[in-house]
Amino acid sequence: MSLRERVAAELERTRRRSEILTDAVDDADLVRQHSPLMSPLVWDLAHIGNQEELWLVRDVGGREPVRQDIDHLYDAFKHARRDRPQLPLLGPAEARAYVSTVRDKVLDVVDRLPSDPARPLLRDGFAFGMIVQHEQQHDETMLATHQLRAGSPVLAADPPPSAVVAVGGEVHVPAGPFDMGTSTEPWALDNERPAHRVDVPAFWIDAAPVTNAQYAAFIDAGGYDQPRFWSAAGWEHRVAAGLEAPLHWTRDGGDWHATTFGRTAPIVPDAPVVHVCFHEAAAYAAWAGRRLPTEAEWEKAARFDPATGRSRRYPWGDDDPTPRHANLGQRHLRPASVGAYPDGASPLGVHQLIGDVWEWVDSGFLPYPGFSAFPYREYSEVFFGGDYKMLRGGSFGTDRAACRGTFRNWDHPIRRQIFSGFRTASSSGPA
Ligand code: AVJ
Ligand code: FE
Repeated sequence: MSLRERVAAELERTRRRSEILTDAVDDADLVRQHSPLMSPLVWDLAHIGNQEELWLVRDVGGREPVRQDIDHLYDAFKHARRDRPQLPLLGPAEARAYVSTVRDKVLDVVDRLPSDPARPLLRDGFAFGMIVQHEQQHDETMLATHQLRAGSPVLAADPPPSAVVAVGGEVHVPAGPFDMGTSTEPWALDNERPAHRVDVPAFWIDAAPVTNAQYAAFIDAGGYDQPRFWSAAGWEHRVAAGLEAPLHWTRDGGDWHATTFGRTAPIVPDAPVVHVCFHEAAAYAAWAGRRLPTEAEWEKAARFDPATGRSRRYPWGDDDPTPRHANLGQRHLRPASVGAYPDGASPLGVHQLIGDVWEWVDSGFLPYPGFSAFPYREYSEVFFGGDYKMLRGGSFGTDRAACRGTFRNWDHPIRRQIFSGFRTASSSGPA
């Protein structure tokens, strides 16, 4: 496939996903705010179109603006999510017409696939890859909005695959340097660059994410009642927000249930826990006598190949993800049981690093040495040093275009409407 064909196919595949998420609900539901943490779905839709217009129609294509008058409405820095429903937004029909007008112009730009060696934005189709990833990121955000939505279920998907191997315990990662980040991945975003060597002391990491059953044992042991497992900020939030269990969990007699896209069912004991905030993840780890991995530890566990000393694109190698490797792309609407993806394991035997749940790691959002903002400061740079913790690996809601061994995500440590879980680590190994 030529680059031009690939770009067109990725744009098309991505738009189908946006359509599923926005056509699944009626117009009243599209304009409604389902949570103050989230935008109305119709805002995400037009924002997707507006970013595409800014970068691909105007900048790359050099064409006349389609709707310059609405830029300010869809600038994420001008209006907080909670205020967006009050804005004079495009309605559902207008938003759909807008994104399709923009897309027609973009496909015309793709046909001429501009390439100018003097413009890094055009190298390997980067600008197009960036906009594909942007739309996919908002598709995951829209999926999180669906999860917060009340009412009868509107999304359906096949259940994830079952466990086919037993996975448990922890894996030893030997001390030594590895290459973190990338300078060669064509569509990697600015914060993943450049590749740089990081020396990581030996550590142990869970072979799989922490499961619902493991997390329920922490709850049953009184983990939410004992400040000694929580950081000061974590305990303060635990009390103020009244946290007692992951978001969307309810107790029915002695048994935990979780509500997933409008359907309530018993928790799956051997599937990764999802919808916990950083503070809950850190408290679980402290209760278990462990800690969360750092971002460098997570990436070394995911990418380092001890046989060659090089860092892979993904745990399983350099090939793009397929359904055999990882639970990505909204094919299944929940995490798969631990042991469901033996073909996705890393050389050291760490499983399900990619897909299933975003994994909280104990690192703030900082630039790599040699970072330079590209192509705009508001993607990463303005967030550096803020009150954020990193998340790695992607979830069942993340598309393969927006997920790599090097991909970096971040959020506030109190957030848990995202598809977030974790695994633990330690410096001393099994007790
Ligand atoms: C990288 C997921 C934190 O959704 O806020 C979307 C991605 N940036 N539009 C976010 C993003 C601009 C970003 N995260
Ligand atoms: Fe955005």
